[in-house]
Amino acid sequence: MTRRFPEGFLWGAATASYQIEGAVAEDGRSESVWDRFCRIPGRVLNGDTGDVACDHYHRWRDDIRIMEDLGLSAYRFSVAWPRVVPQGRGPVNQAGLDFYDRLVDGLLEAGIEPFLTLFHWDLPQCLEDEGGWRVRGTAHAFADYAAAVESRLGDRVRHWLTLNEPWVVAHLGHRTGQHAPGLVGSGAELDVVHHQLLGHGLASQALRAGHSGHEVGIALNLEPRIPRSDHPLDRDAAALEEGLMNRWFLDPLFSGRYPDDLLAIAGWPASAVTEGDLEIIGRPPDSIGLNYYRTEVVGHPGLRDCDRPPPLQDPAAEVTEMGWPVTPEGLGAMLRMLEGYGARAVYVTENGAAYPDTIRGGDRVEDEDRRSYLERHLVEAAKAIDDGVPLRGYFAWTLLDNFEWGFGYSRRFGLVHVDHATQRRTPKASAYWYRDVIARNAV
Ligand code: IFM
Repeated sequence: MTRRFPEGFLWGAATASYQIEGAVAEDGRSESVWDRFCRIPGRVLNGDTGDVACDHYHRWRDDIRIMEDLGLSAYRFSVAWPRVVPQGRGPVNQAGLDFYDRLVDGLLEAGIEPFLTLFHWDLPQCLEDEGGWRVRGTAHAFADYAAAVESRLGDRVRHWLTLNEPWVVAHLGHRTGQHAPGLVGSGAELDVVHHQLLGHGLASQALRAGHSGHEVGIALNLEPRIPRSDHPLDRDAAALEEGLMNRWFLDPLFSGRYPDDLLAIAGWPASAVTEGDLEIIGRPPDSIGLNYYRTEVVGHPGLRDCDRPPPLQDPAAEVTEMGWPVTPEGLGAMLRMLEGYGARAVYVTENGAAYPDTIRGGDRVEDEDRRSYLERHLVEAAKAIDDGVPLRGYFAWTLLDNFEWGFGYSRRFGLVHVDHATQRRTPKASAYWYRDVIARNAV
């Protein structure tokens, strides 16, 4: 069955600065937390770094040409804070902004709408040295940085996303240590979330004070959590995890309060919140970016399998190379949840999968599993639109095979294959399929 998307629906691909740009020491860029993290032995697979990545800093014109060939109508990228404000706060480095200025002009000339994310994890290391997102000062520095970017690009960029996936920075960066800054069990996760959300609120104010007509949003990774069985302990465990992942962000953003039931369980002191913070955070965003990859099954850790009723779902039924379950219906569930919060405009700002692609020689890269993954998720997106979700666009993650954080270059999410030794770009079969979807505005 063919499902058509509404007229004007935006079709895009997303990327992030540290994952593709390279050129980490050019034109005044300072060290980011990821530059530092990559140099700690054992933290990133194979000792990979973002030093060169996809060399997009130098090859951006070619990359725009690829986007044009695919027929993209939108492109989501992030700005590297250490390029623009190398000392984290204070003087603005116009040479760093020049790069994004040229990129934005190039996109607009190609008829591609820029979606700009201000923070996709590459915090200036000098701010981390002062406490990073564990301290309030970083939220204020972020707002100043946002204002600097807006004052240079706000005449041409209309779509702004403040933060990308603040849950990841808090949880993987400050609890499990799998991401920069690599802190294990710091106990600071909820402070880190709060300061990022405060940064979002302050930066939103700064953006709205600039040129008129901006759509200001935030990109969240939201995921359903399914209980492993019908046992009440499994149900409670899943509800708690889902709450901490989804409601902990959406409640303050849409209604200016953290969820009372979760506050009690999390044991987070209300004193971490200064008067007025929640009003700043709780002015509802103009748009919400949903980064969706998977639904997880959660069981209560104290419950033995033999004490549980039969599983509700087989968690290992189909997984990507990341080991993530393929669960398209979860995308529909999260889109409907956002509608329930009263979101005015929603974008799927990331959705995609890593698979070991087959190179058939010449210019053929076969990735039927990725094509099928994308197709099944797009069907769910279309159904959600039919149900009234104000979904305005979809961004595949990602344009180019790139630096996949702790996995280095070993995981390929791209629509376009990148030979990391030569930087040769080759669109995969899924890219040609996506081009057809875009051309037909239907899946
Ligand atoms: O590569 C990341 C991206 O930076 C943020 N969202 C998830 C992607 C896949 O892991």
